[in-house]
Amino acid sequence: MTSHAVLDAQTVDECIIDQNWAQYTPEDHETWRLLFERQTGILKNRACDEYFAGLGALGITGASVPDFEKMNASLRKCTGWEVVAVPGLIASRPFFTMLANKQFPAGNFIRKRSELDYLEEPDIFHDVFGHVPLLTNPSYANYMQEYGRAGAAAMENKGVKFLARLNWYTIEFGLVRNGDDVKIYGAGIVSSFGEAKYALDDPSSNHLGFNLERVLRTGYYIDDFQASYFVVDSFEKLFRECIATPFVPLYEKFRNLPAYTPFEIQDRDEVIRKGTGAYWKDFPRTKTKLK
Ligand code: HBI
Ligand code: FE
Repeated sequence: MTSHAVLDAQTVDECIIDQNWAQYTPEDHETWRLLFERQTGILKNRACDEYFAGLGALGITGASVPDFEKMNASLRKCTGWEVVAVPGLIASRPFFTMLANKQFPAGNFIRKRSELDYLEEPDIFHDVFGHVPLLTNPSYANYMQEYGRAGAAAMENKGVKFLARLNWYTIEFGLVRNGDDVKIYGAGIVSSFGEAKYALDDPSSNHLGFNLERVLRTGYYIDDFQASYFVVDSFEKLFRECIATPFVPLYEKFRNLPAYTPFEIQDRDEVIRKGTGAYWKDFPRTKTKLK
């Protein structure tokens, strides 16, 4: 599998490329359509209202791979954010800088038809279908920008590991309340056929009330569904808590403490749903180490 990552590039300008929308073949557009139709079908009644509002506001459809130039005209009007094309994963420094500058780095390649269900690296479907619609929501967009700003300080204080956990349990695999319901917002679930069903329908996983310090201490495995998901009350509350928290002292506090695994419920957890654990009873399923 050829990797698209450009982890050596250290400045934003070295990472940004032209999307080159003309490059996409009819096969690429058909892959996008397949993924879009399948995902929107499974996300009905499962993804949060704010997600669908964003999809509509940006005019993202299954007709073709979105053209960033056209999409950005709408996105800028909503929250001042723009999507910029990158070849794939980029180094943490330019990644955080871009988020702090309201620029979302999206891979411009699309997965092969043989990788429809899972691929190592975030492609344009994961990034644009998964992450971008919520950038139309002012509170979520503010949270993403605050996350980017926290990144620069994290790099100076060996805190990237902790921010990666916050990223994992919110931006990638977060759940949010919509009235009395718990709905999906994390891009990793939104863009995954299997996990969009598993996260809510399968009784195995724990649904725990979001708590910033708990999440900073909770490790994760990158190669399987989550054993625990964290539920935020609202994006506004998530943003307020994030902006009010001095992260650096927490890095010092937690650095020498053992990470929680995603399998156990801790005493002070707000348990919204206690999972049965059936999915991972023959643990360890994972082939990677706890992050
Ligand atoms: N690069 N393109 C891209 N997308 C990401 O989500 C991303 C990245 N580089 C680094 C990174 N995420 C993580 O290090 C942070 O989320 C912690
Ligand atoms: Fe992602």
